[in-house]
Amino acid sequence: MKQYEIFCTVIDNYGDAAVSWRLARQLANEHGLSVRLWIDDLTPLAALEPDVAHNLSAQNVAGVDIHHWREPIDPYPLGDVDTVIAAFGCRLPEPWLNAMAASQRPPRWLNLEYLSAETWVETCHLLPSPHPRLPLTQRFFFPGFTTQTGGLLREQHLIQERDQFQSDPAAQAEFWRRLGVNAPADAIKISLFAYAHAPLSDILHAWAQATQLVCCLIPQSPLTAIANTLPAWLQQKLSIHHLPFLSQHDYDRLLWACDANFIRGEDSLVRALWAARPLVWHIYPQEMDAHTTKLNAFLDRQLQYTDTETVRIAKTFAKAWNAMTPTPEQHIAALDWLHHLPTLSHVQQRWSQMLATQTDLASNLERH
Ligand code: TRH
Repeated sequence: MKQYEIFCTVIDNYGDAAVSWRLARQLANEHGLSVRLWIDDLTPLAALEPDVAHNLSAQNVAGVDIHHWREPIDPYPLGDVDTVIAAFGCRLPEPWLNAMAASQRPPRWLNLEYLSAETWVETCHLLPSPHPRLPLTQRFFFPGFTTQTGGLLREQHLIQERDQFQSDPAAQAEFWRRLGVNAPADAIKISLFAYAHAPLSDILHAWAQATQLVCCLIPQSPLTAIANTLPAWLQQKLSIHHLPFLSQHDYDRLLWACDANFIRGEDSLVRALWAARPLVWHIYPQEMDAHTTKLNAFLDRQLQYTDTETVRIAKTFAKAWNAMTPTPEQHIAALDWLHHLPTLSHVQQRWSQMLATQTDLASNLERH
């Protein structure tokens, strides 16, 4: 059995742990690999996967050997290691690098990069980068939206499970019951997950003026505290439901059950894509405004086969949600977007369908 080692340092939030864990699980369960995940903070992983204990130095969950990565790391015999993956450019432990360099057959070394829809990703995918000192070469592995990139994480049976869930009202009713949500039947259900600078209050005030009833589902996040400060009349008018931080398994079902999803970062963006419902992305802010270019590249891809008016509405609202436009415009954008949901739903369905025909990231990674 081939041995894979995945190294992950948690910078902040959930994204680093979420992507590394998803990839590890998929490689172990769908590709028959022996996978060790080295992660320096188990707390976010335990929140995403309740079977993970946050205080164990080693444990096996869902077929993955999870190790709490604390330096100095025990040296492992590298003889059987086929591939070493450094998630998001994390620095591998020095003894590992030395052992890899000394090995008769050094393992393949991949640097799993952040997701971006920008076109340069295609030219950089799989580019080699020699180590400055050791006789080792790492390759950049870029996730992405086209077949010239490493693709997107997607479990083998995900689409089938989603279709089953979305066409099964009883399963959805049971899910809502389990979460303690009793949403009015005619309400538009919107899940909201974003960073603290999202203009939540402004957008909710706008939706309160809509003719349709909006029901907001807010899993534990910085939005929770903001929503708690909203006036009581608004909370009732909109039917706001606070949820705990869900397991990844349940979070997928939340996205599948809602009519639209607001997501952030990387991994929840991909999960919302697979939900095939309209999505609004709150991008992780970067220095020098690099995230604006990244957001625009994503919007261009998301809306590439769409009519001009829908493009205008979707882009304007995405920028409003990312706090890139003044408040009065945000109000109009929020209402326009809400009224345009049926069209946006078709747009997202078509794109998700198209993306699901491409090879998934774990399979691409195994193949190269
Ligand atoms: O948590 P994030 O903001 O992570 C970010 C991004 O990955 C960003 O690119 C990176 O640079 C930064 O971390 C360090 O957003 P992301 O990537 O969507 O990860 C959230 C994960 O949490 C995702 O797997 C979905 C999951 N989730 C749940 O399982 N339950 C929940 O209730 C919620 C709200 C999310």
